[in-house]
Amino acid sequence: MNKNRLLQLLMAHQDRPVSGQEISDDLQVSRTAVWKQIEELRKNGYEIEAASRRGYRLVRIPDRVGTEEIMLHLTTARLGRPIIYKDTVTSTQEIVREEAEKGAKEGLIAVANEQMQGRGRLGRVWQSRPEQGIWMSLLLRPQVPPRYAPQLTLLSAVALAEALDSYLPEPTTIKWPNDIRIHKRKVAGILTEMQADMDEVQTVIVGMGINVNQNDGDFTEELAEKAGSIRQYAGVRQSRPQVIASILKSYETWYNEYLTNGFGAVKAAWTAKADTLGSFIQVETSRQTVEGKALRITEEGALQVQRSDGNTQTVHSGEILD
Ligand code: BT5
Repeated sequence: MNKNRLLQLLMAHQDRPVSGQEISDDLQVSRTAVWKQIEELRKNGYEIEAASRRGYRLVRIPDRVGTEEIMLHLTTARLGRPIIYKDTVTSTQEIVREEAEKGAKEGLIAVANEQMQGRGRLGRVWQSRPEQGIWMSLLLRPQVPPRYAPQLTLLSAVALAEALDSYLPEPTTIKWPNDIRIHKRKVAGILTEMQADMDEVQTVIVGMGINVNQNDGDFTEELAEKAGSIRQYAGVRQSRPQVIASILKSYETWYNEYLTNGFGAVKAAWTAKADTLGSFIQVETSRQTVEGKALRITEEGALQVQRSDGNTQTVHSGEILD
Protein backbone atom coordinates (compact mmCIF):
# COMPACT_ATOMS: atom_id res chain seq x y z
CA MET A 1 0.00 0.00 0.00
CA ASN A 2 1.07 3.52 -0.65
CA LYS A 3 2.20 4.82 2.74
CA ASN A 4 2.63 8.25 1.30
CA ARG A 5 -0.99 8.45 0.21
CA LEU A 6 -2.11 7.41 3.70
CA LEU A 7 -0.04 10.20 5.23
CA GLN A 8 -1.41 12.69 2.74
CA LEU A 9 -4.95 11.68 3.63
CA LEU A 10 -4.29 11.99 7.35
CA MET A 11 -2.59 15.34 6.89
CA ALA A 12 -5.44 16.70 4.82
CA HIS A 13 -7.89 15.86 7.62
CA GLN A 14 -6.05 17.00 10.70
CA ASP A 15 -9.17 18.87 11.87
CA ARG A 16 -11.36 15.76 11.96
CA PRO A 17 -10.87 11.99 12.07
CA VAL A 18 -10.90 9.98 8.84
CA SER A 19 -12.70 6.69 9.07
CA GLY A 20 -10.94 3.42 8.40
CA GLN A 21 -13.52 2.80 5.68
CA GLU A 22 -12.79 6.09 3.95
CA ILE A 23 -9.07 5.31 3.96
CA SER A 24 -9.53 1.76 2.74
CA ASP A 25 -11.82 2.98 -0.08
CA ASP A 26 -9.38 5.65 -1.11
CA LEU A 27 -6.33 3.38 -1.02
CA GLN A 28 -8.12 0.28 -2.30
CA VAL A 29 -6.85 -1.90 0.54
CA SER A 30 -8.43 -3.78 3.44
CA ARG A 31 -9.10 -2.13 6.77
CA THR A 32 -6.63 -4.52 8.38
CA ALA A 33 -3.96 -3.27 5.99
CA VAL A 34 -4.84 0.30 6.97
CA TRP A 35 -4.54 -0.54 10.64
CA LYS A 36 -1.14 -2.18 10.11
CA GLN A 37 0.10 0.88 8.29
CA ILE A 38 -1.15 3.15 11.05
CA GLU A 39 0.82 1.05 13.54
CA GLU A 40 3.86 1.40 11.32
CA LEU A 41 3.51 5.20 11.32
CA ARG A 42 3.15 5.20 15.10
CA LYS A 43 6.43 3.32 15.38
CA ASN A 44 8.01 6.13 13.42
CA GLY A 45 6.78 8.67 15.96
CA TYR A 46 3.50 9.80 14.41
CA GLU A 47 0.88 10.40 17.06
CA ILE A 48 -2.41 9.15 15.68
CA GLU A 49 -5.60 9.18 17.70
CA ALA A 50 -8.01 6.37 17.03
CA ALA A 51 -11.58 6.95 18.12
CA SER A 52 -13.83 3.94 17.78
CA ARG A 53 -16.15 4.27 14.79
CA ARG A 54 -15.01 7.80 13.94
CA GLY A 55 -11.61 6.81 12.70
CA TYR A 56 -8.07 8.14 12.81
CA ARG A 57 -6.74 11.62 13.39
CA LEU A 58 -3.15 12.74 13.04
CA VAL A 59 -2.19 14.69 16.15
CA ARG A 60 1.55 15.15 15.85
CA ILE A 61 4.04 14.76 13.04
CA PRO A 62 7.50 13.74 14.24
CA ASP A 63 10.54 15.78 13.30
CA ARG A 64 11.86 13.08 11.03
CA VAL A 65 13.76 13.28 7.76
CA GLY A 66 12.56 9.88 6.57
CA THR A 67 11.67 8.98 3.01
CA GLU A 68 7.90 9.45 3.45
CA GLU A 69 8.29 12.80 5.15
CA ILE A 70 10.46 14.14 2.35
CA MET A 71 8.22 12.65 -0.34
CA LEU A 72 5.29 14.62 1.03
CA HIS A 73 6.98 17.83 0.00
CA LEU A 74 9.01 16.76 -3.02
CA THR A 75 8.20 18.45 -6.33
CA THR A 76 11.24 17.46 -8.41
CA ALA A 77 11.29 15.23 -11.47
CA ARG A 78 14.65 13.54 -10.92
CA LEU A 79 16.49 14.66 -7.82
CA GLY A 80 15.60 12.87 -4.62
CA ARG A 81 14.33 9.89 -6.58
CA PRO A 82 14.95 7.60 -4.83
CA ILE A 83 15.66 8.61 -1.24
CA ILE A 84 17.63 6.41 1.15
CA TYR A 85 17.04 7.30 4.77
CA LYS A 86 19.09 5.98 7.68
CA ASP A 87 18.93 7.06 11.28
CA THR A 88 22.67 6.84 11.95
CA VAL A 89 25.49 6.50 9.43
CA THR A 90 29.21 7.07 9.32
CA SER A 91 28.75 9.53 6.45
CA THR A 92 25.98 9.85 3.87
CA GLN A 93 28.78 10.14 1.29
CA GLU A 94 29.57 6.46 1.94
CA ILE A 95 25.97 5.38 1.44
CA VAL A 96 25.78 7.11 -1.93
CA ARG A 97 29.20 5.80 -2.97
CA GLU A 98 28.08 2.22 -2.32
CA GLU A 99 24.88 2.79 -4.29
CA ALA A 100 26.81 4.41 -7.14
CA GLU A 101 29.08 1.37 -7.31
CA LYS A 102 25.99 -0.80 -7.67
CA GLY A 103 24.94 1.34 -10.61
CA ALA A 104 22.44 3.72 -8.99
CA LYS A 105 21.04 6.43 -11.22
CA GLU A 106 21.59 10.16 -11.05
CA GLY A 107 19.25 11.81 -8.56
CA LEU A 108 19.54 9.31 -5.71
CA ILE A 109 20.00 10.92 -2.32
CA ALA A 110 20.98 9.59 1.09
CA VAL A 111 19.80 11.40 4.20
CA ALA A 112 20.68 10.63 7.82
CA ASN A 113 19.47 11.91 11.13
CA GLU A 114 22.99 11.69 12.52
CA GLN A 115 26.49 11.15 11.11
CA MET A 116 29.17 9.61 13.30
CA GLN A 117 31.96 10.55 10.90
CA GLY A 118 30.59 13.51 9.01
CA ARG A 119 33.43 15.04 7.06
CA GLY A 120 34.44 18.24 5.37
CA ARG A 121 37.20 18.80 2.85
CA LEU A 122 40.76 17.61 3.50
CA GLY A 123 39.73 15.24 6.25
CA ARG A 124 38.16 17.92 8.39
CA VAL A 125 35.31 17.01 10.71
CA TRP A 126 31.71 18.09 10.01
CA GLN A 127 29.63 18.22 13.16
CA SER A 128 26.40 16.33 12.39
CA ARG A 129 24.42 15.87 15.56
CA PRO A 130 21.02 14.15 15.56
CA GLU A 131 17.79 16.07 14.87
CA GLN A 132 19.45 19.42 14.37
CA GLY A 133 20.44 19.58 10.75
CA ILE A 134 20.25 18.13 7.28
CA TRP A 135 23.01 15.70 6.43
CA MET A 136 22.48 14.67 2.84
CA SER A 137 24.37 13.46 -0.22
CA LEU A 138 23.26 13.57 -3.84
CA LEU A 139 24.44 11.40 -6.73
CA LEU A 140 25.05 13.10 -10.09
CA ARG A 141 26.38 11.69 -13.32
CA PRO A 142 26.99 14.76 -15.47
CA GLN A 143 28.58 14.22 -18.84
CA VAL A 144 31.31 16.80 -18.54
CA PRO A 145 35.12 16.70 -18.62
CA PRO A 146 36.74 16.30 -15.17
CA ARG A 147 38.24 19.80 -15.24
CA TYR A 148 34.71 21.20 -14.99
CA ALA A 149 33.90 19.31 -11.80
CA PRO A 150 34.64 22.35 -9.54
CA GLN A 151 31.80 24.12 -11.37
CA LEU A 152 29.47 21.69 -9.65
CA THR A 153 30.67 22.84 -6.24
CA LEU A 154 29.82 26.40 -7.19
CA LEU A 155 26.50 25.31 -8.68
CA SER A 156 25.74 23.50 -5.42
CA ALA A 157 26.51 26.63 -3.42
CA VAL A 158 24.18 28.74 -5.57
CA ALA A 159 21.33 26.20 -5.47
CA LEU A 160 21.68 25.65 -1.73
CA ALA A 161 22.06 29.34 -0.86
CA GLU A 162 18.98 30.32 -2.87
CA ALA A 163 16.88 27.59 -1.27
CA LEU A 164 17.95 28.64 2.23
CA ASP A 165 17.21 32.30 1.47
CA SER A 166 13.50 31.54 1.38
CA TYR A 167 13.70 30.58 5.07
CA LEU A 168 15.78 33.53 6.22
CA PRO A 169 15.05 37.19 6.91
CA GLU A 170 18.04 38.26 4.84
CA PRO A 171 19.98 36.62 2.04
CA THR A 172 22.92 34.30 2.61
CA THR A 173 26.32 34.95 1.10
CA ILE A 174 28.86 32.53 -0.32
CA LYS A 175 32.47 32.37 0.80
CA TRP A 176 34.69 30.75 -1.82
CA PRO A 177 34.47 27.96 -2.59
CA ASN A 178 31.70 26.35 -0.61
CA ASP A 179 30.61 28.04 2.59
CA ILE A 180 27.07 29.38 2.84
CA ARG A 181 27.08 32.09 5.44
CA ILE A 182 24.88 34.58 7.18
CA HIS A 183 26.51 37.40 9.13
CA LYS A 184 29.80 35.60 8.46
CA ARG A 185 28.60 32.48 10.26
CA LYS A 186 28.60 29.22 8.37
CA VAL A 187 25.11 27.76 8.07
CA ALA A 188 25.94 25.18 5.41
CA GLY A 189 28.92 23.47 3.82
CA ILE A 190 29.38 21.45 0.66
CA LEU A 191 31.73 18.57 -0.09
CA THR A 192 32.03 17.48 -3.71
CA GLU A 193 33.67 14.11 -4.35
CA MET A 194 34.28 13.01 -7.91
CA GLN A 195 35.24 9.85 -9.73
CA ALA A 196 36.39 10.30 -13.29
CA ASP A 197 38.45 8.77 -16.02
CA MET A 198 40.68 10.76 -18.39
CA ASP A 199 37.96 12.50 -20.34
CA GLU A 200 34.70 12.13 -18.52
CA VAL A 201 33.26 12.41 -15.07
CA GLN A 202 31.74 9.14 -13.87
CA THR A 203 30.09 10.19 -10.66
CA VAL A 204 29.91 13.30 -8.54
CA ILE A 205 28.71 12.91 -4.98
CA VAL A 206 27.61 16.21 -3.55
CA GLY A 207 27.46 16.25 0.24
CA MET A 208 25.48 19.04 1.84
CA GLY A 209 25.46 19.80 5.53
CA ILE A 210 22.90 22.37 6.66
CA ASN A 211 22.47 23.66 10.21
CA VAL A 212 18.73 23.95 10.62
CA ASN A 213 17.45 23.85 14.18
CA GLN A 214 20.48 24.38 16.41
CA ASN A 215 20.12 26.85 19.22
CA ASP A 216 22.79 28.86 20.99
CA GLY A 217 24.83 26.32 22.92
CA ASP A 218 24.21 23.45 20.51
CA PHE A 219 27.51 23.88 18.69
CA THR A 220 30.82 22.76 20.11
CA GLU A 221 33.04 25.41 21.63
CA GLU A 222 35.23 25.41 18.53
CA LEU A 223 32.24 26.24 16.34
CA ALA A 224 30.31 28.50 18.69
CA GLU A 225 31.76 31.65 17.12
CA LYS A 226 31.82 30.55 13.49
CA ALA A 227 28.71 28.44 12.92
CA GLY A 228 25.08 29.46 12.74
CA SER A 229 21.74 27.81 12.04
CA ILE A 230 18.64 28.85 10.14
CA ARG A 231 16.69 28.81 13.37
CA GLN A 232 19.04 31.29 15.01
CA TYR A 233 18.30 33.83 12.27
CA ALA A 234 14.73 32.94 11.36
CA GLY A 235 13.72 32.76 15.00
CA VAL A 236 11.65 29.60 14.58
CA ARG A 237 12.27 25.91 14.01
CA GLN A 238 11.99 24.70 10.45
CA SER A 239 10.67 21.43 9.09
CA ARG A 240 13.74 19.59 7.82
CA PRO A 241 11.84 17.52 5.20
CA GLN A 242 10.40 20.72 3.77
CA VAL A 243 13.82 22.36 3.62
CA ILE A 244 15.21 19.26 1.88
CA ALA A 245 12.46 19.43 -0.73
CA SER A 246 13.19 23.14 -1.32
CA ILE A 247 16.90 22.44 -1.75
CA LEU A 248 16.30 19.65 -4.24
CA LYS A 249 13.88 21.81 -6.23
CA SER A 250 16.35 24.67 -6.40
CA TYR A 251 19.16 22.24 -7.22
CA GLU A 252 17.22 20.64 -10.06
CA THR A 253 16.43 24.02 -11.61
CA TRP A 254 20.09 25.09 -11.52
CA TYR A 255 21.39 21.71 -12.65
CA ASN A 256 19.06 21.68 -15.67
CA GLU A 257 20.15 25.22 -16.51
CA TYR A 258 23.80 24.14 -16.28
CA LEU A 259 23.34 21.03 -18.43
CA THR A 260 21.41 22.96 -21.06
CA ASN A 261 23.19 26.30 -21.21
CA GLY A 262 26.53 25.81 -19.47
CA PHE A 263 28.16 27.59 -16.54
CA GLY A 264 27.30 31.22 -17.43
CA ALA A 265 24.18 31.78 -15.32
CA VAL A 266 25.61 29.79 -12.40
CA LYS A 267 28.76 31.87 -12.47
CA ALA A 268 26.79 35.12 -12.51
CA ALA A 269 24.57 34.03 -9.62
CA TRP A 270 27.58 32.82 -7.65
CA THR A 271 29.41 36.09 -8.24
CA ALA A 272 26.38 38.10 -7.09
CA LYS A 273 26.32 36.20 -3.79
CA ALA A 274 30.06 36.06 -3.17
CA ASP A 275 31.04 37.95 -0.04
CA THR A 276 34.76 38.23 -0.67
CA LEU A 277 35.13 39.35 -4.28
CA GLY A 278 36.65 42.81 -4.50
CA SER A 279 38.17 42.73 -1.04
CA PHE A 280 41.67 42.10 0.21
CA ILE A 281 42.05 38.47 1.25
CA GLN A 282 44.53 35.90 2.43
CA VAL A 283 44.11 32.41 1.02
CA GLU A 284 45.88 29.50 2.58
CA THR A 285 46.74 26.81 0.04
CA SER A 286 48.59 23.57 0.66
CA ARG A 287 51.87 25.29 -0.29
CA GLN A 288 51.65 28.95 0.61
CA THR A 289 49.50 31.85 1.73
CA VAL A 290 48.42 34.06 -1.14
CA GLU A 291 47.57 37.67 -0.32
CA GLY A 292 45.82 40.18 -2.51
CA LYS A 293 42.54 41.37 -3.93
CA ALA A 294 39.98 38.69 -4.79
CA LEU A 295 39.18 39.45 -8.42
CA ARG A 296 36.83 36.83 -9.85
CA ILE A 297 36.20 33.14 -10.34
CA THR A 298 37.29 31.45 -13.53
CA GLU A 299 35.34 29.15 -15.85
CA GLU A 300 36.85 26.28 -13.90
CA GLY A 301 35.66 27.58 -10.55
CA ALA A 302 39.11 28.73 -9.41
CA LEU A 303 39.68 32.01 -7.59
CA GLN A 304 41.85 34.73 -9.13
CA VAL A 305 43.79 36.93 -6.76
CA GLN A 306 45.69 40.08 -7.69
CA ARG A 307 48.84 40.18 -5.58
CA SER A 308 50.45 43.38 -4.37
CA ASP A 309 53.24 42.94 -6.96
CA GLY A 310 50.53 43.28 -9.60
CA ASN A 311 50.61 39.66 -10.74
CA THR A 312 47.44 37.63 -10.88
CA GLN A 313 47.48 34.23 -9.24
CA THR A 314 44.87 31.53 -9.76
CA VAL A 315 44.04 29.45 -6.71
CA HIS A 316 42.32 26.11 -7.30
CA SER A 317 41.80 25.02 -3.75
CA GLY A 318 42.37 26.60 -0.40
CA GLU A 319 40.83 28.44 2.47
CA ILE A 320 40.16 32.15 2.70
CA LEU A 321 41.18 33.33 6.16
CA ASP A 322 38.66 35.53 7.97
C1 BT5 B 1 32.60 21.59 4.37
O1 BT5 B 1 33.93 21.31 4.55
O2 BT5 B 1 32.07 22.63 4.66
C2 BT5 B 1 31.81 20.43 3.80
C3 BT5 B 1 30.76 19.91 4.74
C4 BT5 B 1 29.95 18.83 4.10
C5 BT5 B 1 29.11 18.08 5.09
C6 BT5 B 1 28.17 17.12 4.40
S1 BT5 B 1 26.98 16.47 5.48
C7 BT5 B 1 26.50 15.30 4.33
C8 BT5 B 1 27.78 14.80 3.68
N1 BT5 B 1 28.37 13.73 4.45
C9 BT5 B 1 29.56 14.07 4.95
O3 BT5 B 1 30.28 13.31 5.65
N2 BT5 B 1 29.88 15.33 4.58
C10 BT5 B 1 28.83 15.91 3.76
P1 BT5 B 1 35.05 22.37 4.91
O4 BT5 B 1 34.96 23.53 3.98
O5 BT5 B 1 36.29 21.57 4.96
O6 BT5 B 1 34.66 22.88 6.34
C11 BT5 B 1 34.89 22.12 7.50
C12 BT5 B 1 35.00 23.08 8.67
O7 BT5 B 1 33.72 23.65 8.96
C13 BT5 B 1 35.43 22.40 9.96
O8 BT5 B 1 36.82 22.35 10.06
C14 BT5 B 1 34.81 23.31 11.03
O9 BT5 B 1 35.61 24.44 11.27
C15 BT5 B 1 33.55 23.80 10.36
N3 BT5 B 1 32.36 23.01 10.75
C16 BT5 B 1 32.27 21.71 11.13
N4 BT5 B 1 31.00 21.35 11.38
C17 BT5 B 1 30.25 22.45 11.17
C18 BT5 B 1 28.87 22.73 11.25
N5 BT5 B 1 27.95 21.81 11.58
N6 BT5 B 1 28.48 23.99 10.96
C19 BT5 B 1 29.34 24.96 10.60
N7 BT5 B 1 30.65 24.74 10.51
C20 BT5 B 1 31.11 23.51 10.77
